[in-house]
Amino acid sequence: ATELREQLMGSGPSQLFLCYQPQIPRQPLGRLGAEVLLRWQHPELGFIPPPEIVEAAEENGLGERLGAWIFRTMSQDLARFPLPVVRQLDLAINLSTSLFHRGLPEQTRVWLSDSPLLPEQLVYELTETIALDDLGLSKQVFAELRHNGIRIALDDFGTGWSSFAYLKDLQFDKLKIDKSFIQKMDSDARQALFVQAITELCHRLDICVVAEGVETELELSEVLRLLVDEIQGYYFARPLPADAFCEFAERQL
Ligand code: G
Ligand code: G
Ligand code: MN
Ligand code: NA
Repeated sequence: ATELREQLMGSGPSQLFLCYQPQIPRQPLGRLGAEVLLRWQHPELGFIPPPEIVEAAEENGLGERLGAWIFRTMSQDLARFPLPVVRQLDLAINLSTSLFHRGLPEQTRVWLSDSPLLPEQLVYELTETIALDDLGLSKQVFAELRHNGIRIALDDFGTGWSSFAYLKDLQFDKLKIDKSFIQKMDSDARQALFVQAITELCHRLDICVVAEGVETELELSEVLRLLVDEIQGYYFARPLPADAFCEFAERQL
């Protein structure tokens, strides 16, 4: 926790950095997205899995600091990108539990004020456990964020309860179908039916569908056939350090 605090305060050499994994639009002229993913390369412990970093932050009251660090680091990364690249990007940030509260819309305004990113370029990814803890609160926070132009994605759909009630009660802009679903599609024909049904329902609700964990040509052709809107997975790119991601994005321009 002490080391994490030091890293977040920016004292000492930075072992903490961000990677960006492309989210490719199915439409050739669609906007390029990226999920922002935390990385910690520790000199003795090696690679620390991001859920452990997030948990350590949450348990030690460093959730807000981590959020601020993510926005600050993302802004510094974007400042090195050519402006046309920055303008064509949408960036998705994973929200941890402690960041989702009544003050989030105002907090986000503050974070964005120091960033080249417009609210319309920002997506928050939430898991259902975070979104559904307090439905009334979630509705209010969602409405305010969306009013400000920020989009909200339901992450990891297909892992937890994946109840349709979430889609009914809360207004999401995107739904991310979990990789466990995508990766079983070729061995289990029924999986494709689920992906198809979820995608059709989402489209009727005006929700954009992202397929996560697309690794093979076969998986890609399946999700394209099923009319998924965006594709994220090793087939196109792994999570990339900022400069490598910038080169990737420039090739897409
Ligand atoms: O890329 P990957 O192995 O890194 O991510 C593992 C898990 O860690 C994913 O579930 C992802 O949502 C989570 N994660 C990665 N970066 C962040 C982050 O910045 N904040 C939060 N809350 N979760 C993150
Ligand atoms: O937030 P979420 O749990 O959705 O985090 C995305 C996770 O999925 C990250 O850990 C990321 O590295 C991982 N991931 C992204 N694309 C692929 C893929 O094609 N295959 C596998 N196995 N993991 C992926
Ligand atoms: Mn995610
Ligand atoms: Na996910």
